[in-house]
Amino acid sequence: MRTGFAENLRFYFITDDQAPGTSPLQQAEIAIKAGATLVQYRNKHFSINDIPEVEAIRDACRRHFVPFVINDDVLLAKAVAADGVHLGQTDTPPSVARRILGASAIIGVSVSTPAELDAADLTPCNYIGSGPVYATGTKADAKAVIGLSGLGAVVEKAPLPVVAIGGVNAQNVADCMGHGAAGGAVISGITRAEAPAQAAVGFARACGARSRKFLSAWQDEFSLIDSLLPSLPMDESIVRVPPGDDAALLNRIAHPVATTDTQREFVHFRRSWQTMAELGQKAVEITFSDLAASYARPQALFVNLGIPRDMSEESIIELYRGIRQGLERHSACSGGGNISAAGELTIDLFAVGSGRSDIFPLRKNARPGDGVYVTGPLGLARAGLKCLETGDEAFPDLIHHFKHPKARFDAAQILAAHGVSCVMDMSDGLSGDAAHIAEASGLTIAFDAGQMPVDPQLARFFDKYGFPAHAFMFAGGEDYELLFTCLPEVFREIKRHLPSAFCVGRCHRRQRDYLIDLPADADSYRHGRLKG
Ligand code: TZP
Ligand code: MG
Repeated sequence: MRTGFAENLRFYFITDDQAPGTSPLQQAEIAIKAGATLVQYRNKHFSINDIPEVEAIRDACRRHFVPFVINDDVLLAKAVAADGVHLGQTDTPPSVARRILGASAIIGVSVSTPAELDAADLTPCNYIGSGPVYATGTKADAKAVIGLSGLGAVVEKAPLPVVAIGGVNAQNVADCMGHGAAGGAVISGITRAEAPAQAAVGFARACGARSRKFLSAWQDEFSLIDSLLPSLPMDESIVRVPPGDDAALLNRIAHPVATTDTQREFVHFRRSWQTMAELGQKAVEITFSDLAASYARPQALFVNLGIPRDMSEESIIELYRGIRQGLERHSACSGGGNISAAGELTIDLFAVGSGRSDIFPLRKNARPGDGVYVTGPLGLARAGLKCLETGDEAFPDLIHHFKHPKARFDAAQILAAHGVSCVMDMSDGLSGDAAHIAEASGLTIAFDAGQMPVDPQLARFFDKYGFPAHAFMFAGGEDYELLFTCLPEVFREIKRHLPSAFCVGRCHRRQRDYLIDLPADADSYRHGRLKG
């Protein structure tokens, strides 16, 4: 049993495709706002045309960290990458659902009586739905009403948390919980109420769920910044007058290096792909990656957020938590920031670092005869993105690379120690990034794809999807490794300290093209820019 899973059952909302006046998506939004702790998509007239709505409900749930499960249909749950499934007695057996959906899926099963409980295979399950506790018109084939005593009998024998279902509403959910249920599963009590939003708030109150606060409900945007900014690390040795005034006063930095980066929803990420904390951390790493490529140490970060009105305060706090973790990882501090409402989530970061006095690497410093090298594997993040898009959980390492890029300060230190003077960080994929160096240095880079190692997990991914060998390695993007050039004998030394580094090609005097010897399949996948 998942620890604390019972808490997800407190306000268990189930969508109703037959409700007058509200769509399942509107219902889910109402329930989430009121404080639903789990949403189940139930549609006995489901057709393939409903998939976009199912995905929209899934995304609304993910934005607010609400688990999302599908009624009955394991394959639909798999197809939309839902968090799990709820199964009736005659649906797919739980053990099969577990095999299809994987170890982390939520699996619930309906059990009406102690006899059904004895017969059920509960080992793969996380929770039990028990009812109908009260008479209901919502389920055509509902079993006999079990009443509070029947519910109590199931709870007493159940090795898993139980959610009460069937005619449960704001008036009786507390009674169900008094008989041992972890919460109430509700359909018509909300969807068929005269005022569903009010009914949802009433249900939340009755079962003790906390409502979610949305940006539109904030008293004012300044109060939120006031409460969030102090959660980021401060350091008076870097920022002498901390955020709070019109501008921050920084202490003198001998060789200040500044950079900025934007992460925009639908262009760089979708909220449903990662937690807000992961997103915050990633934004910091990406911005600091430019400092790593400039041999600078991060000092202060300015955070400018554009927040959509449907985002809850909890989500913004989570985002800040991720930013804080990113800053702590690099011993950097906050210089201040701003929050405003926006159509889509936008994270604008501006970073100040302290550079070296002796060397500032430039893209124009490559010379004919230099080898071209990278500090680590390529294409993993782009493949991880593909896994997230398709809901494929078989490649956790690839997904990890997409979600958790790391600014390579460790590698930068080794390159600087060996006097490497041509470095850039890789955000657009090898061919795009190498073209910047070739162009700036006025030379041609010849690739040697045969020498490039393919990460074993990436190789398995290519096999599974039938992708050519170099898909994502040349045109992947978001690797955030460092691309650099130096003489081969210098690289031999570097390799001793940085075993993950490898050669991707060589610099030659300028020929007609900046890039030559690209493998035929190099461009088979362009950088994964998302459609708007
Ligand atoms: N399973 C047992 S009763 C029921 C289901 C799906 C219907 C619950 O709907 P309502 O409208 O909350 O009574
Ligand atoms: Mg069912």
